[in-house]
Amino acid sequence: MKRALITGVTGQDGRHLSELLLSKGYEVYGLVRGQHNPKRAIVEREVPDVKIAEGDLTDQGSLISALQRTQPDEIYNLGAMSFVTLSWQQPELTGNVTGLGALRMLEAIRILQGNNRSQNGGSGMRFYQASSSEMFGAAPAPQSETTLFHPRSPYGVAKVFAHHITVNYRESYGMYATSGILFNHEGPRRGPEFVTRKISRAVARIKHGLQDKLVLGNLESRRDWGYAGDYVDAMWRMLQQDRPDDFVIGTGETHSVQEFAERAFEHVDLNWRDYVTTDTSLLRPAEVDLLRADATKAREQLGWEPKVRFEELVRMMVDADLALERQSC
Ligand code: NAP
Ligand code: F7E
Repeated sequence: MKRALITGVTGQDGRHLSELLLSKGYEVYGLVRGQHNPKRAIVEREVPDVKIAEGDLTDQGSLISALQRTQPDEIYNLGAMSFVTLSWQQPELTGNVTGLGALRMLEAIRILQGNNRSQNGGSGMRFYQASSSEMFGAAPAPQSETTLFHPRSPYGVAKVFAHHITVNYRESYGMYATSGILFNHEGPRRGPEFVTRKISRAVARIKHGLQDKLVLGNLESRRDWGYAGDYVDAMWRMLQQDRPDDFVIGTGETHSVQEFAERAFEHVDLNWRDYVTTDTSLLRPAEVDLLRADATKAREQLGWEPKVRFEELVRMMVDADLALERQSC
């Protein structure tokens, strides 16, 4: 039986990936930080077969101990301070967790395995780094594995460091270290601070009479939004390749924040214009205007394609929030 360790198991992707790996027969360990982490109970409820391993990406020793205890074949580094807006308010913490956290996990693997160039031997631990389309930032669309990075936030900069250090450990030590450059992916498990979930939750609350307006920032920015359930399958496929590599994952479609809001309100027979207002305090110091993936390499080499498209994603999120909010009525 294969063993996997997932950092960020309490997050959106961590829970989707846990379900996927358990369904494939893996023994799954999830790294959880903190003394009384309220998200731990969510993991225990939604994916009870995940075994919890204590640890924090800012604590090198805890990562070494977690690897020693769990002896994983595959490590998925999904842990991060992942909210772009907060990264301007807490840039140092973002660099520490999102950037240096990846380095610490790579170091933990290197220390435990030694410099035995295990990349192709099959016996070493395989490492997946959760890289992000935020690394592209202001780079022209469509963005692929060969597009130059131009990050626009402390979060994007931290992810660029994590990405390059992953490639560097692959090249320096022959480690099996792969980086998945994933474009935005969403779903009912998305945190409420992100715009898609903020919209779907507000639409559901407005429909149930629990809220009367929705305040947003930049309506013009465009994202390549896919479904998280599809994207964790791409992560797993990457670690089944003979050699480590980098892959862009996205749908190839791009839509504005306004379009997302339009579709979400339409789904419950409301007009977005009657409810949405904007507030300049929600604008970012530097924006990423346009993201659209060129995921040709993933399609050709991993056989990966997104199953859920934009319209279905919007409906799925609004329906899930309608059901959730109904319980509060
Ligand atoms: P998420 O829901 O925000 O989850 C982030 C996870 O990181 C949480 O489990 C969080 O744990 C954990 N974490 C935070 N600080 C930590 C620390 N010091 N030590 C250990 N764990 C820590 O993020 P997501 O949407 O699932 O994304 C997963 C990964 O993919 C992240 O690295 C994100 O940056 C990256 N990514 C996401 C997208 C996307 O569109 N979703 C796209 C590209 C890349 P707590 O619950 O304890 O806070
Ligand atoms: O913003 C605009 C905002 O916070 C999307 C993370 O998972 O994906 C995510 O980062 C867009 C931006 O996601 C509001 O200005 C307008 O242009 O949902 P978001 P993000 O910044 O794209 C990448 C790939 C990651 O790696 C990250 O970890 O929406 N926007 N009004 C708003 N955004 C928010 N959050 N709230 C608003 O009210």
